[in-house]
Amino acid sequence: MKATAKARANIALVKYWGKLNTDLNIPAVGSISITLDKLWTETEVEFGKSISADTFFLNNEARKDQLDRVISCLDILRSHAKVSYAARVVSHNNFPTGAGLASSASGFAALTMAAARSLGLNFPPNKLSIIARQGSGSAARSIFGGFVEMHVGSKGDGSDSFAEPILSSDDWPLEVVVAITERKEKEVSSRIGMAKSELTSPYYGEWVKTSPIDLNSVREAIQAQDFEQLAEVAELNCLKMHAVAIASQPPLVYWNSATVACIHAVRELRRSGIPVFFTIDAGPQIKAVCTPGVSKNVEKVLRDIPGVLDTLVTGLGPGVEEI
Ligand code: 2P0
Repeated sequence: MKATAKARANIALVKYWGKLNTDLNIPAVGSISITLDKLWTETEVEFGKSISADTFFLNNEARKDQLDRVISCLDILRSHAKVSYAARVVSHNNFPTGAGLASSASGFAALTMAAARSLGLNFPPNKLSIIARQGSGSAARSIFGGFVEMHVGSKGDGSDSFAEPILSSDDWPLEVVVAITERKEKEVSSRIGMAKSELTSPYYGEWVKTSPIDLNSVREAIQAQDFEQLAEVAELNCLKMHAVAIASQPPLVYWNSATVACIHAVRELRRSGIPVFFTIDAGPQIKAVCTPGVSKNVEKVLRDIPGVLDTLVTGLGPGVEEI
C-alpha cells in the first residue's frame, strides 16, 4: 500500500491570514493564488501492518517537530478508509523549506494525495482540498493548477471550505521571478504569526472586513486578464497583510533589507512600463509576477540587488498528481 504524489507550491495574490476555526483549520478570509510549476514537493506514503509507528522524513531528515501535523492528516484518511495501519512518509522539497515559499502548501497537498491513493481512496479534488486544508490552509489551493480561489464557506463544519480553479495557466501564462534573500527557516511560522495577529493586531478586524473587496477585484482582473488591475490590488493586499503582521505584538517583520529593495525595484520597473508586480508571503522572499516575455529582464534587475542570494523563474503549474 504505497503511492507517490507531486504537488506544487502556490503564492497568494489575495492572502489568507487568520482563522475562523482553529480546530477545523477554516480560514477567516478567502484567498486567490497561482500554482508555481518549478517549486514542488514529492511525497511517498506507505501504509502497512509491518510498520510499527508513523514516521516522517523531509529531505532525508526525520522531522519530529512536524510529525503531529502529518499524523493529523493521516488520521483523517485512515478514518475514511477504516484502517489503523501506521505509515512511513518520505518527502522531498526542491526549494527551501519553511522560508516563505509555501512549502507547507505543496507538502500537505502531496501528502493528502499520496496517503489517499495508497489507501485506495479515489476522492474528487474538492474533497482532497478539504482534507489538505486541515493540514495547512494554503495546501487546499495546491490541489489545483493555474489560478485558484479558496472559499471560507458558510456551513461552519468546513464541508464547503475548499479551493477551486478559476482560470487555467494556458489561458493566461503569467511568469514569476522568485528572489531568494534568506535560506533559513523563519523564526515565526505562519500558523503562529496569524494567531498573534488575530489576538493583538489593531488592524486585524479591518483586514477581515476588507478582504472580500480585494477578492472580487482580483477575481475580476483574472477573468478579464487585466494585468494592471491585478497588479494594483495584489500589491495592496500583500502590503495590508504585512501591515497587520507588523502591527502585531510582538511585531512580525518578515522582511529584510533586500526584500524592501526588491519592492522598490519592482515598483520602479512597473513605472517604467514593464508589466510586473510583487507579492511577499510570511517570509523575506520576493515573488515578482509578470507577463510572459519580461521575466528575464525582471530577473536580471532583481539578481543585482545586494542581499538577493538567488533567483529562479517559473511559469504556472498543474495541480497535484499521482506519479
Ligand atoms: C497565503 N500564507 O495565503 C498566506 C500568505 C502566508 C502568508 O497561507 O496554519 O502555512 O497551516 O493553515 O497554510 C501560510 O499559511 O497556515 C499562508 P496554516 P499556512 O499564502
